[in-house]
Parts: sequence; structure tokens; C-alpha cells
Amino acid sequence: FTGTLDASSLLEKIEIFTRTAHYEPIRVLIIDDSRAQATHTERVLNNAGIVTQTLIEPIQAIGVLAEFQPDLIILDMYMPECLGTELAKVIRQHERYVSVPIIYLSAEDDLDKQLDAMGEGGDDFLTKPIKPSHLIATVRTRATRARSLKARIVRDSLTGLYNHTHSLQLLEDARFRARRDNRPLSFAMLDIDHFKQVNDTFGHPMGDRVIKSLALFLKQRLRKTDHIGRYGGEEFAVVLPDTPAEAACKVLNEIRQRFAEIRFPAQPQDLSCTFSCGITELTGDAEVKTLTQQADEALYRAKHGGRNRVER
Ligand code: GH3
Ligand code: MG
Ligand code: MG
Ligand code: MG
Repeated sequence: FTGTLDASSLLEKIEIFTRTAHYEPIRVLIIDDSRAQATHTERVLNNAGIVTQTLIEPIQAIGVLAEFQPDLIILDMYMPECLGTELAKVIRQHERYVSVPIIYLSAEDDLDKQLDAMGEGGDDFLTKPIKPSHLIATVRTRATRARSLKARIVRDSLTGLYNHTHSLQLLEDARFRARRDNRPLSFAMLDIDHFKQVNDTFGHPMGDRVIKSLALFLKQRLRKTDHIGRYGGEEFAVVLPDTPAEAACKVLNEIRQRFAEIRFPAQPQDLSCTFSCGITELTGDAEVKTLTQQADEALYRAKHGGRNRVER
């Protein structure tokens, strides 16, 4: 052993590690009919701290995508069930996977065929054998960029909450898991009461402040595992996994009371706001559409029952 321990580079590594430790590791789905090839790719990526899942039968791809939620897909070109390019086309037809990078990894060295494959929904073409450092760097750069773009696409810019579309996708995912694991799931819809009056009396910027405050309030009070979205202008949607309706009502009622106590400094007098809330719980194999309808109906009852209340 001749090397000396370089303390400063070690410290730098620790520093980088602690700085990035709170980030979720990159997730890569490998689709390859050859187990041996896939295992090799997995080993290279796992050694670099990248989480992988391998799929030998491409036919299951869409289900596995929904479940594993990869940041990036590594796709074989030639598989007996279907061509990689055919699979890429199918994946791209799903709106939620349009931005997931697809990298072909194949022994195909015909440039024309490579370019054709890229035209079919692929983002890059890597030829085997590939140097591990090359593969890792490609995966890291593409996955990181895709992730930061996605983070922007799914959020609402005023509040930083999930937007309408993504809220529904999160509800769909949560519904899938709840059914699979036989766990309870609640869904809540909130709507600020008489919000038009807030705007009319105090101005639109004040209305925006109230919306932002409620967003922050929900983030602080709800669980980390709950998903909070801005469903519309002054409407919010909350997905509460592992939560029966009774518990959801309890927590949202507490939030409702506390929110009503907030005084927003304003002229001629301070402003306070309330919201109404409708809650529903997943039963049987109810679809997302049923859940949103039920929550909306409960919200309607809360409004007509006098507002500033939670109904289920
Ligand atoms: P209700 O208690 O029945 O919900 O009454 P409401 O006045 O809140 O209901 P309505 O849906 O009639 O009005 C919602 C208002 O929210 C209308 C719209 O001008 C306002 N609004 C929607 N989005 C925004 C926004 O981003 N900022 C502000 N300041 N106001 C918004
Ligand atoms: Mg193959
Ligand atoms: Mg409304
Ligand atoms: Mg309203």
C-alpha cells in the first residue's frame, strides 16, 4: 500500500455526500431480454449509487413504469417479443412518460439504424461494449436534467404545490397502491369561502397572498407522505395515503380551525378567511373519477351547509 490518504479530498467527498444525501437516488429501468446483459448494466449503475430495476419481458413495461417510476429507461434494441423502437413508441404514447429519457444500449453499430431508433422516441444511442464511466455519466446527466425539468412541469408557480394534472396522477398512483396493499386512502378537496369578495374588497394581490398562505399552511400541517395540489384558482386537492376518512376529517378540521384564526393585516380592517372541505375515502375499486366526484359532492354539501366546515 503506497498511496497516502488525502484528507482534503476525503473531506470534499464527505461534503458532497452530505450535500446530496437528501436527494433521492437516480432510478433506472433496464429493459433487456438478456439477463446476463442486464445484470452487467445493473452492476455498473449500482456501483455508482444508481437504483435499478430490470425487466426481461418488455410486454410488462407500462405496468412496471407506473410502479417503479424511473428517472430514465435503458432499452435494448433487439428482443424476441418486440423491438426496442416499438416499445419506445408505446411508452411515448403515455402522456406521463413523454419526458422520461430513453437510452438505447445495443451492439447495433449501423449508424442509420441508430438514427432511426432515435427518431422513434429514443434520446440517445450507446453501443456495447461501453465503458462504465461513459454509461454512468450519460445516465447521470440525462436523468438529473429530466428530473429538474419534471419538477418544474408538475408544479404550480404561485404556490409551489402540484398542479391540477399532476394532482390527479398522484391520486391515480395512490389509488393503485392502496388497492394493491389493501390500505385506506382519502382524498380531500378544499375551496376558499367567498373568495371573490376577498379580491373585490382587498385586491387581487391580497387574494394571491391568501392562496399562498393556505398552501404553506397545508404543507406545514399535513404529513410528508400526503400530496397537496392546487386544483384550481382557490381550490386545493389533498391525497392522503394510509388514511381513513375519519382521520382525514379530523386533521382537515384542525387545519380549518387554525386557518380561520389567521389575521391578514389589511386596510381598512384585517382580513380573515375560511375554507370548506369535502372528503371521500376509497372503497372497492372506485376510479379516480368517482373519487373526485364524491369529494366534490361533499364539498358542495359543506358549502351549502354554511361553509367553513368539513363534510364527507
Ligand atoms: P364560494 O364560497 O362559493 O367558493 O365563493 P367564491 O367567491 O370563493 O367562489 P367563486 O368560485 O365564485 O370565486 C372564486 C374566485 O377566485 C374567482 C376568481 O376571481 C378568484 N381567483 C381564482 N384564481 C385566483 C388567483 O390565482 N388569484 C386570485 N387573487 N384570485 C383568484
Ligand atoms: Mg436483446
Ligand atoms: Mg371555487
Ligand atoms: Mg371559493
